[in-house]
Parts: sequence; C-alpha cells; structure tokens
Amino acid sequence: MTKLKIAIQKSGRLNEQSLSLLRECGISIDNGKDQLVAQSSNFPLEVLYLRNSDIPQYVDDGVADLAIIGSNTAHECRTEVVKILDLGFSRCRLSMAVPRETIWTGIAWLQGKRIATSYPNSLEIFLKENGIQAETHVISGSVEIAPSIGLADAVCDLVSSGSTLIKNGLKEVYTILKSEAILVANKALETEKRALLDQLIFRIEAVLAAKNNKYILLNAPKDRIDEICALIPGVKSPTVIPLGQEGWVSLHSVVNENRFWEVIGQLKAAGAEGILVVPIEKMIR
Ligand code: PRT
Repeated sequence: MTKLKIAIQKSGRLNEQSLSLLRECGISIDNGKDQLVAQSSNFPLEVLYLRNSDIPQYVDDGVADLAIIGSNTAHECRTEVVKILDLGFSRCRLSMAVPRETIWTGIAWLQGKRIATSYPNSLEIFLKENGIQAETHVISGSVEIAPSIGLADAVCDLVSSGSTLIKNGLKEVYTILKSEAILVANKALETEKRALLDQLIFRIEAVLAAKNNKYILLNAPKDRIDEICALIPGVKSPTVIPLGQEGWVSLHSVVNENRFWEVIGQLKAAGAEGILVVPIEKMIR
C-alpha cells in the first residue's frame, strides 16, 4: 500500500505542534518514545523524526515526501522543496541585532562589520541584495553572546519574544525575513502520493480554518437584519431563525478571529444582544 512519509522535527520547538496538528486532522500516530520512525494506524502515513536542519535535504532527496519545517529553514537550505501551506505556528523572524548603545544608521551601518549567525545563506542573500560587504562568522548556537565576547559587531539570529536579545545587551534593528511553520513537499511526488497529499491538505485546511474562525450567535431586532448580516456574512449567508418574542430573530454566522473585536462593537451598535461566541472544531468551506 502507498504511504506518505512526513518528516517532523525529532525534538525542539516544532515537534509538539506538528504532532498536535496531525492529531487534530484525526491522524493517530503510534508514538513510542525514542522511535525514529512511527506509523499512523488510521491514515497511510509514516512519520520520520529528524533534526530540523537536516529535513529539507531529506525531502529534496525524496527520503521523505513531506515535512513540517520553519519557512526560515527552507530559505536557508539551498534545496528545491515545494511549499504547500502556511501552518500559522512557530512564528519568528530572522533579524539583525547590535549592541544596545550602537547608533544604528540603517543597513549601511553593516558595511565592513563582523556579523555572527547560524544562518549564513540567508545572511549572504540579504547582504548581497543590499550591496553590503561584511565578514560572516558562522556559529551553531548562542549567537547572541558573540558581540560581548568581541567576536562580532552584530548578530543575525531568530527572534520571537526578543527577550534573549535584551538579556544579552542587544537591540533588534532590522527584520530580514518573517517565518512560520510550513508544510513542504518533494517536487516530484508520484500520482498516488499526490492524491494522499490532497487528502491531508483538505484536513489541514479544515483545521486551520476552524482555528481562524468563531461561530457566533446573537439576537437581533427584525428591522436590523440586513445591517447585521452585512457585518457577519459568514460562509454563504447567516442563518436567521425567528424568536418567540415578536419582532426579534436569532442570527447565526461565522466570524474571522482577526476581525472579531472590531465586529462585536459594530454588532452591538447595530442593536445585537445576547451575543454568544463558540469555538469551531473543523470548518469545511
Ligand atoms: O536541532 P535541530 O536541527 O532539530 O533544531 P534547531 O536548532 O534548528 O531548532 P529549534 O527547535 O531551535 O527551532 C526550530 C524552528 O523553530 C526554527 O527553525 C524556527 O523556524 C522556529 N522558531 C520559532 C525558533 C524560534 N521561534 C526562536 N525563538 N527557533 C529558534 N529560536 C531561538 C533563537 O535562535 C534565539 O536563540 O530562540 C532564541 C530567541 O527567542 P526569544 O523568544 O528570546 O526572542
């Protein structure tokens, strides 16, 4: 039987949320501790647990058909993997940071400087695009200490909360790229695997759409229905159900998480009452 092989980080920041996404897609994985390969009992899927930085090469070589990696890793590794979907977790950015007391005058400040990084390819692309000649020092970990030990004038590193930079007396001065977890695939999947991938994409999209939307129920005066429906048009159109009380209806719809607070204010102003907001488990458009 044809199976898809998906590579997931063995341990680290991406591991837990990658597995939890598969679980939310209804895929059970026999997850024996310290296993390098695990099987799904209810979907033709094999999980390969690998180091994050090795994953793009395995996908490029076809050892794995798919993978979940940070988009920064895809950018850093010079491989030809195909991005399938943004997954919306493990958000971070690759940034330039300099000692706090530095008077940063813009990218040109980097001219002739020493920059420490674990991401030399991404840094090289950035420097080239901006016509900067600088000396790159490749360090595999704790890049943030490089300026304080006199190894570099600046660092190019991943930042999420920014607290590591602050603790090390650095300030973030320029974002080179933004990153989040993505699903990638080998560029030449055979037809049967492509069909399995389509099934997986369908499930992931349903999970992501549910996370990004809320089910909303409210009571509205009958004469304000059009105004309120225009605020929460939903997937096709809202459901309108008459209430026992004359002149009122109950209105059900779906609202995007990003617009939620803005819309609630507008709904109240339009006369909506008794607003209930409920999470959605899966959403298929
Ligand atoms: O060993 P292996 O190759 O498997 O792992 P790795 O060292 O590449 O991975 P890991 O687990 O550190 O990171 C995996 C992925 O998580 C990265 O490729 C990013 O896509 C994503 N990610 C998200 C991050 C961060 N946020 C992050 N903050 N990766 C690293 N960091 C580090 C950063 O390097 C710095 O040391 O966290 C520190 C900064 O964090 P803040 O919160 O203090 O700003």
